[in-house]
Amino acid sequence: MQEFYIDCDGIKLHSKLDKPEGAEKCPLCILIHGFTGNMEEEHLITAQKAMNDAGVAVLRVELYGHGGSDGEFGKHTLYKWVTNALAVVAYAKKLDFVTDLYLCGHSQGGLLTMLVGGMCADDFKAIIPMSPAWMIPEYARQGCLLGSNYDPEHIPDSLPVWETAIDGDYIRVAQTIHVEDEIARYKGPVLIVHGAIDSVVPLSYVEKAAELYADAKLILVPGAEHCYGDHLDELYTAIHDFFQN
Ligand code: FER
Repeated sequence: MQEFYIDCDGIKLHSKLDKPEGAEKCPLCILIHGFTGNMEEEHLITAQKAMNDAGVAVLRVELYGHGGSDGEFGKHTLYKWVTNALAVVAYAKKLDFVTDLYLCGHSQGGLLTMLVGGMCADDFKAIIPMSPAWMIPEYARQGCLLGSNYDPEHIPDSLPVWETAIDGDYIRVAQTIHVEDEIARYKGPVLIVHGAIDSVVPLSYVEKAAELYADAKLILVPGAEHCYGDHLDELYTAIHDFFQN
């Protein structure tokens, strides 16, 4: 494992690169956590191991306001995350050992995967949105994020969510994002993995995403919640098999 920082316009992004044993040249997958998450969460480590065991190097990166990266949590927005992700893609494209590039992210990182998949469609062999929270922009327009209600036409300075708070700018940015446009732009293979009893991201959204993508496969993990809990083995198998085939 190599640990380092990737620069994004002066913001340091904490990163870890894990390569499969003995590989000289191999594919690389960029792997991104969710809202309030970090790169050491069990479901992320499970995804990383599944990829490494299938011969794929993994670049885990913590984005603005999360983990060991720069930025305050409350000041993160999806635009900042998109800008960070573009810097990470540019970094990954310059690595000599990389044959093919993939992008994978969990929840808000899955939403990011869908956005950046559309923006950089030529760069990815496939994208893997895990439990993708692509309802966030719609919810932001409706005035309800993570159970906190507000007037969507008069955005508050700050909104309490999950024992923390986000600035109004998070909402302002989210309201402008239209994920369908980026779904339409990405024509390559998509693997969506989702917990069948996820209470954070409704099943209807992942079913709709699987329908809208030109070439998507949806794997539902029976009995699994948003972070897969006791079902990490099935998460491992879904990802491992996708890369093995
Ligand atoms: C929301 C639903 C889900 C939301 C964020 C998420 C900020 C993200 C969840 C995750 O990344 O795990 O309403 O609002």
